[in-house]
Amino acid sequence: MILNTELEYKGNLFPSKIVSYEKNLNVLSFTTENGVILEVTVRRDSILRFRFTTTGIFENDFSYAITKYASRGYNHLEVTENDDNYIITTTKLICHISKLDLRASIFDAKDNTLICEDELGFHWEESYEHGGDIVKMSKTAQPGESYYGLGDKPVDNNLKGKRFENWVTDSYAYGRDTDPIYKTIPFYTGLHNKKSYGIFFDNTFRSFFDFCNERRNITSFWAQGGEMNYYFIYGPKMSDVVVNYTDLTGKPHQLPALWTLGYHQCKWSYYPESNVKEITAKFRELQIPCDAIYLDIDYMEGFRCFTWSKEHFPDPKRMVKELADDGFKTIVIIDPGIKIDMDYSVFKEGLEKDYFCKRADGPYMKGKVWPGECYFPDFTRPEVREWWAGLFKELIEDIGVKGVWNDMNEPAVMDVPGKTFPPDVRHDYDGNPCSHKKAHNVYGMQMARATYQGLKKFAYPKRPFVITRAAYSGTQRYTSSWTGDNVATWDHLNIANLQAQRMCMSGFSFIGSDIGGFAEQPNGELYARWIQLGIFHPFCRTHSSGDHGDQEPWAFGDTVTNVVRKFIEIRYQLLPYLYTAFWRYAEEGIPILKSLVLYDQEDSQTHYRNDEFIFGEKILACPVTGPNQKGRRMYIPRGKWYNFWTDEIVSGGQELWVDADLDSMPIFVKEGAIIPKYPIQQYVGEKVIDELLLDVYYKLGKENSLVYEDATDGYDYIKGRYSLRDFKLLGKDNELIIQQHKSGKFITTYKTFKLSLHGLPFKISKVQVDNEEILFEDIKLNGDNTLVLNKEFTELHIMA
Ligand code: MIG
Repeated sequence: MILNTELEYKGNLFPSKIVSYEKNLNVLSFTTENGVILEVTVRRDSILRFRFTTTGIFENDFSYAITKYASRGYNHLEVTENDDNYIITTTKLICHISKLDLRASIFDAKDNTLICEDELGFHWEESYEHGGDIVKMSKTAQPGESYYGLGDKPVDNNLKGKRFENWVTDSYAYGRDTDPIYKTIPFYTGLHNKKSYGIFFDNTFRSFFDFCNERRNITSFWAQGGEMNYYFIYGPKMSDVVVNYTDLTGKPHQLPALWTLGYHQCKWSYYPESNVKEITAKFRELQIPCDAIYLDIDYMEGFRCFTWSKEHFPDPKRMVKELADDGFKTIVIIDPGIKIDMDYSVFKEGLEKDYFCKRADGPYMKGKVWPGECYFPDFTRPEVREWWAGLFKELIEDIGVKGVWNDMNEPAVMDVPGKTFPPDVRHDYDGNPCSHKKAHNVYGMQMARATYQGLKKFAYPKRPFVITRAAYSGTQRYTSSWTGDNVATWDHLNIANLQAQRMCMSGFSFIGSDIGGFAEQPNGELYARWIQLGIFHPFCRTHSSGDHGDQEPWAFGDTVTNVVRKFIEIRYQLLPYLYTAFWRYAEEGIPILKSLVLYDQEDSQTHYRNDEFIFGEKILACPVTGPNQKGRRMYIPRGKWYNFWTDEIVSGGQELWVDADLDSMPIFVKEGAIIPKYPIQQYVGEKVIDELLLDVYYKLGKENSLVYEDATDGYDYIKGRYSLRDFKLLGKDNELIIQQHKSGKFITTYKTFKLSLHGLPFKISKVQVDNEEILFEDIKLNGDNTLVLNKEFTELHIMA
């Protein structure tokens, strides 16, 4: 026991009064009498960065999360002072910094609403045991404030009243409220008085967030080391907060190939080759669309990464090609642990080049994973990432594998209490040497990044596809992700729904769950209901552990098979719609799924909703989340919506009962929407698209819809070879007008649109295209309100 009073002294320390202030362009520094420096950087009119040091000197400013492509610049910046405060004013914000103690209060510049206010503000505790500070921040919660975000937390959308920890953790069979799990995304949004802001705490140490849990009106966050370093992002629209957070931490570096948005089938494990072939053949036989087939750890030779089991996969190149000829892309798993084996070239090379992580005192970081005892590459070192990327040459370029699945990259280690590296392990951290305490949360991200670099290089001129389990903020730039080892229960269907929505509002839209559950076995009903949810998730894959029985679409009898087929077919029909949503995400950072609060924050009914979400811009979906249901109650957001199945129009702003037997689910389309559809294909590219179906939902008034298309793979779209159609719909009592504005140089294979008109309140007597009247035979107008016309039109009038 330490009895020395100085060392025994632990407790909160606070900044004292400001003694000097300096302005260097957009960087404002405030120094206190007790040597604390606050640096406020005005990144944009709506984004302020706060950074504190207690030592009088800042560490090297380095972040894995912030992208170099982030927008910068502001329209206005002015700093004034009064007796009590320094006052920073931009066009969007007014920020007071208290001269007494550095506490900040931030107001909306338009109407002076208080948006976010420090309670204790920045304070810290000396960490005598580990060195450095435990850095803390507390803020006052505003009346009626709600909180959202934080990545993959398996809890209800609204985080109010809860406390969370961020420490990337392998969490087999986690449950509701398990915390922490696989991802660390220290970003949340607050919402009160109809205004929303966000906080991104860019600190990779183990961190904590408390949303009015410890104290009813206080929200706080802290980390076990590093700097108090956070970004304040103002909306007031929550969707703008998310867009700006995503701009800061990055959008996907390119669009995914269209096939990656198809259906994927996975299992731990499909082997040997004959088993893989049986599975893929069955998909084609039963005509259930599928684009990707996965090989889990058993494809390797003794779990050695970058090898193939000679016994089970004697000729991988031939197999991969045969699968490709049948429309299947092969995706293989790659883990971080490299088996200690002097006869294994990857191990030998890593050892010779000194690429493996070491303990503080010199020995290698040795840990047991699937291959037995392993060493682990230090992916936080640029040379190691480059080496790792190079290892994919044979797999991708030569064998023809189309995607790589990174697992166990928390990093997970077996048979040790912490389930990961001990804290003393050393990392390069891109030239900022540190211990595992700082590097842990980014280890998986940097592995996925290195994998991505390999795929980007060797898949060229095709686009890379990576999927990762562990992630830190910014990982969305490189890879897709899944929610890890869930369980085949109804509650987990709910959790999958929440996690996908939460990831989308945390800047990471390319996300899905193991459909049906990884652990244990679903019954047919649960599997069918989960597929219904899964087709609305950006990443759509069935995966399960082999110990728990079969989990293919046909494993539960014909009734379920037919339901599953029907919904996967809907996914394939909606591919151009989903691809457009993805393009908006990659281009502008707009999340692909929108929780109702993100969609309509002004309607307070949305603040506690969990089940309903908007898929893309125009489709409202809500899974059925329990057994034996013939339908469910759900909240319809404000506006008018068409029932997807019946075209019945409902008015939102209320809860409704919606019928949904096992072969159905609640799906609605926003009035005025134009939804593009492709024909059903067994895999992307099976058919040449010779007509684009446009489902047009009549509205009295205006609505815009976009359709983005390109070559579905490759990089030509970056050079302008894309096709973007901007449709403006205007409905009147006796007329429907659709204007089309087309941009981009890509020429789609189809020449015509087939318009299917929903809810048209009049009988058509005249159709005009670009000011010329058209004969009904020419547009094949028929009784069910479909008409076919040349895709080049700019203005269409459909008249009573
Ligand atoms: O220790 O590779 O989450 O998807 O099938 C288990 C085997 C390792 C965990 C992954 C799961 C995968 C499994 N892996």
